[in-house]
This record gives sequence, structure tokens and C-alpha cells, in this order.
Amino acid sequence: MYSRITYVFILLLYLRYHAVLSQKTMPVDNLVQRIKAQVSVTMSSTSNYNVPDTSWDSYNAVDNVYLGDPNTCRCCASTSGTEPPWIQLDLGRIYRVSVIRIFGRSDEANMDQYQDISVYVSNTSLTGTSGMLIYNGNTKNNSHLYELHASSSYLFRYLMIRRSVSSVLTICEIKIVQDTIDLLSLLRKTAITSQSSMFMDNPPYNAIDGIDNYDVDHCNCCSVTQATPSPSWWQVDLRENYTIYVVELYGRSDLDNNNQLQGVKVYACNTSNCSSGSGKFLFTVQKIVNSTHSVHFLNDPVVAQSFGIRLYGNVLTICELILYSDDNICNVGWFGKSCFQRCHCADNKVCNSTTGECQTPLCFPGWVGSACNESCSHGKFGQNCASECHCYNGSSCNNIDGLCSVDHCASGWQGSSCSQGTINAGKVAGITIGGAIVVVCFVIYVCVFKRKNNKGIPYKRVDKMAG
Ligand SMILES: [Ca+2]
Ligand SMILES: [Ca+2]
Repeated sequence: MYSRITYVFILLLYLRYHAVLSQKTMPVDNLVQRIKAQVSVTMSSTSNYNVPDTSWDSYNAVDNVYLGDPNTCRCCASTSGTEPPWIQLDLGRIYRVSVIRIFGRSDEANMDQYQDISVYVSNTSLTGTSGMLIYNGNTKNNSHLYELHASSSYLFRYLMIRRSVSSVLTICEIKIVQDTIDLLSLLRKTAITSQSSMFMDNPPYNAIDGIDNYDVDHCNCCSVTQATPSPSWWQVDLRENYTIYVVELYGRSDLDNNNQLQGVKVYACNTSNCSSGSGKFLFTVQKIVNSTHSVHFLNDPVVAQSFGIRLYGNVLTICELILYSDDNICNVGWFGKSCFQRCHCADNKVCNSTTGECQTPLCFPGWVGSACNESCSHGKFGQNCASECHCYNGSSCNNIDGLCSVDHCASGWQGSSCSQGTINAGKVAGITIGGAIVVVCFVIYVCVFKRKNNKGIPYKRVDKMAG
């Protein structure tokens, strides 16, 4: 009986822990069209074939038309063929991207104009040799489409498609699927939540605790207000501005009471307070999908510091608010502006995008600090920098494995990290000589003692013979 209770308890603990650590992402299609005003396209040259009846302008690669005969549709970008060609897309700032789709010509007779390409991405403007290579080869199965999927995310501002030999490059469209991440999962420790009143023990923080459970009566994971004063409100202050693309709002899972979320109005503010209905109105929750939640893709991404949710004449129950953003959201191991700073968190999860603080306070060996970005001090290495290296002449050692930067250890130390003590050669010689003297003295003493005893034996023998 007890073991079954223990098992259930451990299972519940696991589910709760797992829910807290899960990281939600939301793909948003198509970034290029949504930010078109900021996008620019350049090419190594522009074809003049059949111009002006058609157009091969670089802008055709982002005109949102990608099927049809390019000789008449005026929807493809093409180079002249006199140089190793390239086309470059500048998104205006760094974005987090999950999928890149590159469309070639729809007429197979000219497939060679978009085969054998290399795709590079970068945070800085690309030239003929720079950037990170993310694809090299041909389209699959003679398709007119390249579809590149990131294993985690691509993070870049510039994208360049190149061919290595002088030839024509024709690209009919470039589409980009933006990858956004659950912003509050990174800000739980710093965001400030509040609400108009509290029903029983259901505090405002429960609406951002990351727990995938909407059973308000049992999970202790939803925020709940009283019905009065009206309107009921809940708000979160992110403490700085972020760009939000999608809002996902979860209410309670029991059907009878999902009116505690329906009809709520959601606002975004650029100050710390968003509870009064001021700021930018985003949407009203009209109906609850799957009885528990409501998802809103914002047509125009909103830049805001705080979000407020208001409901008139009823209890307001929010089991979870998820804000999807890609602002300054770095890949695992990076943080800071443009994601140029490293964090070395042992949990292998993203660190705080601003401060670098790890979600779990444990660093990889060789690193310490809340962002795990401080290398061990001179002479220290390993987990928590708790080990010491003793390299020759006070030389430094590697902060991770303790390997010395020179071949030799300081006197008295050995091992690859010079952290194992050894016995000094002079001491060894002293101990050896000292030991030898002791042995010699012992031998002499034994000999003298024996000779002395031997002199008395005849008397004893005499005594025995006499007996
Ligand atoms: Ca096009
Ligand atoms: Ca919750």
C-alpha cells in the first residue's frame, strides 16, 4: 500500500518537474512577408534576358509569387551568368528561424539554374567566403524546392545562396519560418505577477509557473481572483520590452466553468502596470478551444513590457499564459545582446537571455558564477574549480581538465594536470641512506650481543653436565 503511494508520489513529482523544464516553441510562417518593409535583397548581377517583357530583379525572390513560367510571371530573381553568382537576403535584424524554403523555377528544363547551391547564414553582412554553411547540394527528387530544417534553430540576419562557378542562379522565392520560444519560461524568476484579489490559495504566479495542468481544483497551478471587485484583473510585468508574436492563454479544464476565461480582454503596455485597461488592446477571448485554451497569432507583433488581462463580473481563472517571442532569445550556451556571450550551464538548457543565469545552478567543469561564464582562477580547474594544478614555473592550466600549458609539473607534483603529489628525490636519497645506517647499526648490535652470549654458554654447559 505504502509503496504504491510512494510510486504515485514520485510519478507526480516527475510530471511536475518535467512540466517545469519543458520548453515550448511555436513556428510562425512566413517571416519574410511579415517584415517585408525591413527586408532587402541584393544579387551579384541581374540578367537582362527578355527584358522588359519579363523581370529578373532581386526583389522577385521575396514577392510572394513562386510558381509559373519565370519568362512571363516576372516572379523570379536571376543573375547574368558571367560570375560565380550569389543572392543575399538581409532581414534587418537577427531572427530565430526553424525552416528555410527556397523555390527554383517551376519549368524543369532550366533546373540547372538553381542546382548545386551553397546556403550560408550570418549575423554580419556576407561576402563570397564568409558565413556559416547550412546547406550544400541539389534539390531532392528533382523538386523545385529546397526545404532546410534547423536541428534546433538558425539564428541570423543575413542569408546568402551561392554557386561556386560562373553560371546563372535563378531563385523564384525565399520563405522563412520564424521560430519563437516561450518567453516566460526564461523570465519566471524576474517577471512580477499581480491580480485584483485572490480566491483561496491561488496566487498570480501560478499563471506563469509552466505547469501543464489545468485542473484548478487539484493542481495548485492556476491564478484565481474573487468576482469582486469588478473588473477582475491579472497582470505580468516583464521588466523590459520584448517583441511578442503569439499569445496562448489557458483557462481551467472543467467545461462548466470555462466562462472564467471567455470574454476576457488582453492588453499590452510599455510600462510596468497594465491592469487598468490602458495600453494597447490586443484581443477578446471569444471561445475556448478544447475547453481549456485560446491561441492568438498577433498580425502585428507587439512590443511591450507588461500584459494585463481583465474580466467584468466574474472570477478570473488563468492556468497559464504563454508569450512567444524570439527577442534576444539565444541558442543553448549563449546570451546577451546578439547572443555573443557564452554561458556554460550543466543542464544544457538555455540560460537567461539578458543575464546568462542558468535555470539549474550547476556549471560544466571549469566554470563558475550564476551564468557559468567565469573561468576558474589561476591554478584551479574542474567541477566548481575545486581542483588545483601545479604546473612548472607557475604556468597556467586548462580550466576544464587541468592540462598544463607547459610539459612539466612543478617540483613535487605529477600527472597530466600536475595535481598528484610525488616524493622529492633528495628526500628519497636521505630516507635510503638513513635506512641503511639503521640496518647496519642493527646488524652490529646483533653480532656484539651474540658474541657476548656465546662466552657464557660453556658455563651453562658445565652446569648441565654437572647436573
Ligand atoms: Ca517570387
Ligand atoms: Ca500554471
